[in-house]
Amino acid sequence: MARTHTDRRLMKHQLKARRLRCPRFFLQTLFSLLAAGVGVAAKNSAPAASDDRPNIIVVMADDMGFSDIGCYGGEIRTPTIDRLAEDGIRFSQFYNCALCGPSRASLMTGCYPWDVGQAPGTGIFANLSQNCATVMELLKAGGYETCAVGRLDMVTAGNWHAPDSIAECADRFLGSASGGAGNYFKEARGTPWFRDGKKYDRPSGAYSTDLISEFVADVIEGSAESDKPFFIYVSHYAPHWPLQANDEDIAPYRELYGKTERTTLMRARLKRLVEAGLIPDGTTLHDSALNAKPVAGGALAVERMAIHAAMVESIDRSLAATMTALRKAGKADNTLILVLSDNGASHQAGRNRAVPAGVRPGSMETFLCQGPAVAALNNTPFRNYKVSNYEGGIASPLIAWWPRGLKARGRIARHPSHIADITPTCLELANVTYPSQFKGRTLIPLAGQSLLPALKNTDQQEPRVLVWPKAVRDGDWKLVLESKRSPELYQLSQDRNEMQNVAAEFPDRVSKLTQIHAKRFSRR
Ligand SMILES: [Ca+2]
Repeated sequence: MARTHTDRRLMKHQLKARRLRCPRFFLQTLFSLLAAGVGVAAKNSAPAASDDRPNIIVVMADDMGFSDIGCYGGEIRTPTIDRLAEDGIRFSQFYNCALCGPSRASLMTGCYPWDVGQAPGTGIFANLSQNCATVMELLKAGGYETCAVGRLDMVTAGNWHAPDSIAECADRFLGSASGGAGNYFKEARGTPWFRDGKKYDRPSGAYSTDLISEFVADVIEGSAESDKPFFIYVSHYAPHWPLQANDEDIAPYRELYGKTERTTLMRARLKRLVEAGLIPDGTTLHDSALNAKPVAGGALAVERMAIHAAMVESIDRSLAATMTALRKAGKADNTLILVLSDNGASHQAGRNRAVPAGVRPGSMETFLCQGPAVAALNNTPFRNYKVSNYEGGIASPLIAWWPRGLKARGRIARHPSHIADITPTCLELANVTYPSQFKGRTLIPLAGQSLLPALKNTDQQEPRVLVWPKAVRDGDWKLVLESKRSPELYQLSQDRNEMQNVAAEFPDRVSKLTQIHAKRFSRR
């Protein structure tokens, strides 16, 4: 991607001319490319001249709730994501790892976070351990052009805080390498941005999400004349606190939320989720969510909801710019887009600050958090929030869109799936074999499974076991270990919202799940 269009045109021309002169040249080139693959081998003759492997764009929101976007029941305007869902697939039981660091570790490596350096109690901004490789490293070695934008956490198993190290796995990148959202309108202390290896001075007042959008569009435009497929990781800051957005984006929501009770909004979200078939009929809301308390400074309750909504809408606007760029570049047909969130909505309010007199809430001078009341709306219908291993912490939307590749579009995929599945999905689509050794590192096996059967509508898969630090799911059954007193057991097809603890009725099942958890979860 660092090469100019003219360079690429010249190289293509030279390659074509030499191929015409010597047909064997191309095979020799192919062999040398494969030999240079640093432990990554394409299964077939993948890097051929007509490389029709799909482009992949992973769009991840930070702290977005399960039902924030329109196609998952939300009243927030997300027309672009909704159109992708109509023409793509929605997953009703997709899970993340409940927290920024662990989810990013799992997304990038295809492994469980505690196996690659993200155990509970370790810093969520730590480097990955040296027993894994990231999807960006593997796809780059497999012939993809790679790009990462926004939060650059864990894009490499090297030091992801160092721009030089990121440059080894990302042909193009823009964003911060220190974790966290910082300030949406200016560089915050300790969160410098980098662009393609160099320090990047953010234009004063420019909104983070818009900077991300412009960069992604630029990268896609630059890919128009490349034969190589691309992988773009769009790692949004929004809607993670601090709650900050442009006032014109907040205004319509201020009006809506000013005249509608939060609990009315929650009931409307649940109704739409059930009608869409994303949540079982009969699901009811928790009293704990209906009665969740606003952050101290309750007068700002409406403003908090409105700013959060504006931030979610900014992600949709960003995706609209991406779609325009894809169509202009003629790349839309063979591009897989995945949209997800790294954890459930955040109740955290420890960093919340009072709004100074005369200052607009949501401006760069304010630092507000969502808090439990707003998070309960965002996570409708689930109980609990970010960090928790109840569904409110770990359930996320996942939308997949890929005109050329998806079968039976517009449907809902119901098989339980996990953020660790994204790396194996990308590798299978890229025809790249997960290696046992990579750049001198010995890799642990993948925990995730490719989602390709679900994308191709052939998901007759075995019951799935999924593990979290305080939960384990085996098929339809989930054991939750959040309580120190005793494990809780839920049958999710009947009780997705974890209302009826049936542990006392099924002691053998509790015992079996406890054993699976003890075997698979470790604080290494
Ligand atoms: Ca997060």
